[in-house]
Amino acid sequence: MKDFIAGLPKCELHLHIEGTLEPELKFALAERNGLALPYASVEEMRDAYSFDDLPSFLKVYYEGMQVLRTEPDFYDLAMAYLRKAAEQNVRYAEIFFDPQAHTSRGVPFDVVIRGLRRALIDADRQLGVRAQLIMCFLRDFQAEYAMATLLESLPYKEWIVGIGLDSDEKGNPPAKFAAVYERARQEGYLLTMHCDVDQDNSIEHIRQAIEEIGVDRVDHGVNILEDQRLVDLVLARGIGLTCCPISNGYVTDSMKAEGIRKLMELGVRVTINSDDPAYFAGYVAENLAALQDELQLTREELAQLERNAFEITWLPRHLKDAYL
Ligand code: ES4
Ligand code: ZN
Repeated sequence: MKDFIAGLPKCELHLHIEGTLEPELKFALAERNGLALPYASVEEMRDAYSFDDLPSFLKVYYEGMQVLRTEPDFYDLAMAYLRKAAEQNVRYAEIFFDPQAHTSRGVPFDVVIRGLRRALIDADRQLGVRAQLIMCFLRDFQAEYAMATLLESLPYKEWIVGIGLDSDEKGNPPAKFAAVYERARQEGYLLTMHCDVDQDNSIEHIRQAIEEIGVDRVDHGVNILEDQRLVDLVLARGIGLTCCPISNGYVTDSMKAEGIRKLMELGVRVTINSDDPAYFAGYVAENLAALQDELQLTREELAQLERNAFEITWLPRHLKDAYL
């Protein structure tokens, strides 16, 4: 089964590029930028990756990305991920980036996006992996800052396929960003957002995302299972869910494998992704393997998960069909 998973053509739709920063590259970038790290070795750094919920993870995640300063840093980060993706037979990826996590500490938007964009072009040519960028706003910052970031992105619109919303969900409902999402839609961006697993108001947040904001996808979203009306809505609109089993195991009590099985049985377009693989110890192949271990999925079911993913990509129909 490991070989089958390895050989399966894959699609990754929920991947934070800053969450792919492996300790080895973190050390290399710190050195290049003349920065000191509070760890003596890669092992010591990995040992400090202890989290059991979303806030404790986010603290380590934002701390870690401070070594990213220059255009080549963002290029190297994305290229390292895309090499890993190519090794795992990922043919296509939609990659989240968090511009505000960088602009808020003085790194210009232009530096971030140029580095990422250059890597995407090189990976397409050199590795045969196609990818697009999704710009995420940090939901624990003010909506006005998200709007300013949206406006700052407009000169680069051709390089960004859509927008997302991530970071700490507690007290930061989708409705807070209604105006940002409305403007993004007018500008031609496609729309997704995180509705993280087992949040205080998961059901209400998912309802707002779908009914009030009108998102095209939901990131995570497993909690729709607690409300038949949401299941019906997702099925009726063909909305895809980007689930991340190993990540779920880190920020909640389990991988939510049974929930993912149930979603598959209901015919929801559920997909399997890696979220922050450098922190959650697993790229997309490891996520598929972990889920397979738990659910004894058949080859056909694993292939269906990847077909779901290619089907809900934000590619034009003819390019989608080439993968299906
Ligand atoms: C994230 Cl797991 C998760 N949840 C919310 N925001 C995030 N940003 C990066 N990983
Ligand atoms: Zn995520």
